[in-house]
Amino acid sequence: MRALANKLTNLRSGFGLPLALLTGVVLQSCGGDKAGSSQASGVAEDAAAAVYVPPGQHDELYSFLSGGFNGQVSVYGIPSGRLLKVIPVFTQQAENGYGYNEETKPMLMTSHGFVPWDDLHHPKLSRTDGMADGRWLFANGNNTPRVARVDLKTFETVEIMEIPNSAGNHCSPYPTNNNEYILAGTRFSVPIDMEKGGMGDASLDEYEEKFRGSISFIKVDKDNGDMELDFQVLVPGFDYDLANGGKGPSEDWVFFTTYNTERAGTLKELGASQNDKDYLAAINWKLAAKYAAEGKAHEMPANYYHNKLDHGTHTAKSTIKKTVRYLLPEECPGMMYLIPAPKSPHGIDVDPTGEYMVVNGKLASSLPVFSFSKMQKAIENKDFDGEVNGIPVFKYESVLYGEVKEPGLGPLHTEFDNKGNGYSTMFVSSEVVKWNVKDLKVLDRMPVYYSPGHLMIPGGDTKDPYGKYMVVMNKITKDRYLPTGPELLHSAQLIDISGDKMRMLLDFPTLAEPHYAQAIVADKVAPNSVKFYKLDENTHPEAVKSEKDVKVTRQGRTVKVNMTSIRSHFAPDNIEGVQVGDTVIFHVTNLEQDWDVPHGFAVMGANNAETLIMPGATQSLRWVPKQAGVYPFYCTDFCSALHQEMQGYVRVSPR
Ligand code: CUK
Ligand code: CUA
Repeated sequence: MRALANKLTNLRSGFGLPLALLTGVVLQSCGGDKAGSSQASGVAEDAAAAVYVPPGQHDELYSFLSGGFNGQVSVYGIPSGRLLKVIPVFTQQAENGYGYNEETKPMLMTSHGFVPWDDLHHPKLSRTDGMADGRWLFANGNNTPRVARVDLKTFETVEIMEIPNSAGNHCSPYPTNNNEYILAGTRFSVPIDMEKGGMGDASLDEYEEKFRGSISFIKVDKDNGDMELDFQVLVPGFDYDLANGGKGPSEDWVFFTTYNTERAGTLKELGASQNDKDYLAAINWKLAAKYAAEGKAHEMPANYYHNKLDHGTHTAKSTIKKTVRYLLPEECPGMMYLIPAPKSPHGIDVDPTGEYMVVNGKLASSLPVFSFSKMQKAIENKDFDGEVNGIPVFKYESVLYGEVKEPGLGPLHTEFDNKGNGYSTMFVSSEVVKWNVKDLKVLDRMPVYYSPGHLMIPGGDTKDPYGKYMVVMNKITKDRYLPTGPELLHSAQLIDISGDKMRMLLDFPTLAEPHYAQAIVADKVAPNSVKFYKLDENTHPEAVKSEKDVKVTRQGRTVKVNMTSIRSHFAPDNIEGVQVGDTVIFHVTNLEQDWDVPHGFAVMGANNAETLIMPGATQSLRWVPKQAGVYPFYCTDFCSALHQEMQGYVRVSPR
C-alpha cells in the first residue's frame, strides 16, 4: 500500500518533482503574497482564528487518537490540535511507570506471558442511547488480541481482557448503542480446536475445513464498566477486517467487512483477491445473545487473561479464565447473512439514520451503499443467492441502495455529518470526498497530505453527529513539517465541515500512527475528571499514611521499604541494611492531597523505570542491586522550589 501511495504522491507532486518545488512554482505564479500562499496550499483564510484557543482557555472537544504501533491513545484538544495527554494502554510507559511498577505490570499479562506492547487501532467511546457518553473509552490490541477499557474520570487504563480464539483483533471494539456488548472480531482465521480449546494444529491446505474466525461478545457492566466475555460466534474462516454497529432501525445488527473469502489460506499472488466480490457479513447481535441465553451455546476449554485495576488499592489483578461459550452460525438460523461487496473491502460505516451501510472497497471504482430496509425485505422473501456454511448470501442488487460513482481512488473509510452527508477517504488519490447519502452525488473534494486512512467527525459514528469538524489521519507525512531524518511523525489534518465546502484549518503531527479516533464535547468529560486520589480511601496493603509509620523490613532476601513522599522529601531518605542480590521493593505513598502534585521516584542503576505516584496513591518499584555501593534516589518531577533537594540514599553492602 505504501509503495502505491508513494507512487501516487509522486504523481500528485508532479511526476517525481518534490512537492515543495511545485508549490513554489504555484506561489510564484500568484505573486507569492500571503493570500496567494493560503490559496495555493488550500488553507482557509481565517484558519488561524478558527483553531486558535488563547492561552489559559480550553478546547471545545477532546479527541482520542489511536497510537497505532505505539500501543497508546493520545488525547488532543480540538480545534487547537494541542496534545493533552498520552494514555498508556498496551505499551509500557517509562514516563509514569505504567507496566514497570508492581501495580500496573499485571495489566499487560497474557496467556503468552508479559506482552508490554501492542498495535492499537480503534478507540471507541462508550454509549448511552446511541450517543457517546464520555464514561469509558474502549480500544483494541491488534497483535496479541486484547480489548482495553480506559476510565475517562482518570484517563487511566483500568481493564484489559485477552480475547481467546482470535488472531489479529482488528475489527474491534464496537460498542452497541447502550454498551450491551462490545464486539471484537478476528482478522486472521486460525484452526480452532473445539475439543481441547485454543488454537489447533493444521496445515494451510486444510484452511477451508479447519480455520475459523471468531466474533467475541463482551458484556459491559452498566455501573462500573467491567467487561466479561459472554460468548463467541465462530464464523467461517474468512479474514474479517472492520465492523460497525447499526442504529435506529438497524440497532440490533452489526456489520463486518471480510476478505480472503475464497479461504485461500495465503494472500500470495492472486490468492485472496481472486474472487470478484468478498462479503459484508451482517450479524443480528440481539438474536445471537438470545440463542446463547437459550442454551444454543457450546462450551470449550480456553485460557485467557482478564486484568483489572482495583479501585481502592489501585493495583491490577489478573484472573485466568478457563472456558468460553460459543455459537455456530450454521446452528443459529437468522443470525448471520452475507452481502456480496466489492473485493477486499476495508471500512464499513452505517449512517446516522441506521438505514445505509457504506462499504469502502479500496480496489473498487464505486462506493456501494446498502439499504437496511431492503435487506430486511430480502430476508422476508428469502431472496438469496446460495450460502456459505449454511449462511445465506443475498443477491447484490436485492440489498443495494445505490453506488456513489467515481468517488476517487482507494476508498477506505467513511464518516457522516449531521446534514445527511458522507465523507470518504480516498487512500490512493489522497483526498476526502463529500457526498450526499440520499442521492449519492459527489458534492466536494479536499486534497489531504498524504494518503488518508481513517477520518473522524466528532460523533460521526453515532445517530446524531456533532458535525463542525473533521480530523483526517494520514499515513505519509513527507514534506509537511521540518524533516527529522528518515522517520517522521504521522500527520492529522483538521477540516471545517460546517459549510457546503470543506475548509482546511490545521495540520498537526501525531504520536506514531493514528488509525481511528473519537471525539466528544469537553463538557461530557471534563467535569468528571478526578483531581487526586483520597488518601483515606487508599486500601493498598503497603500504603503508609503518615511519616511516623514508614519502615524498612526484611523477610529472607526481600527488603520492603514502605515510604512516603511529600513536598519536599522522602521518608525514610537514608536506607540501610540492603545487600547485593536482595530484592528491594520500594512502596512509595504520595501523601499530597492536591491536584497536579505527583512525585516521581527513581533509583540509580535500577533496570526498570521511574514511577510517578499520583497524590494519595501508592506505587511500588522492584529492584535487585547487583553491585555494592551507596545509591542515590530522587524525585523526578519538579514539584516545588525544593524539588532538587527531594532525594536520598540506599546503602547496598556486599553480601
Ligand atoms: S484500519 Cu488503519 S486506516 Cu486498522 Cu481501522 Cu483503516
Ligand atoms: Cu517531588 Cu520533585
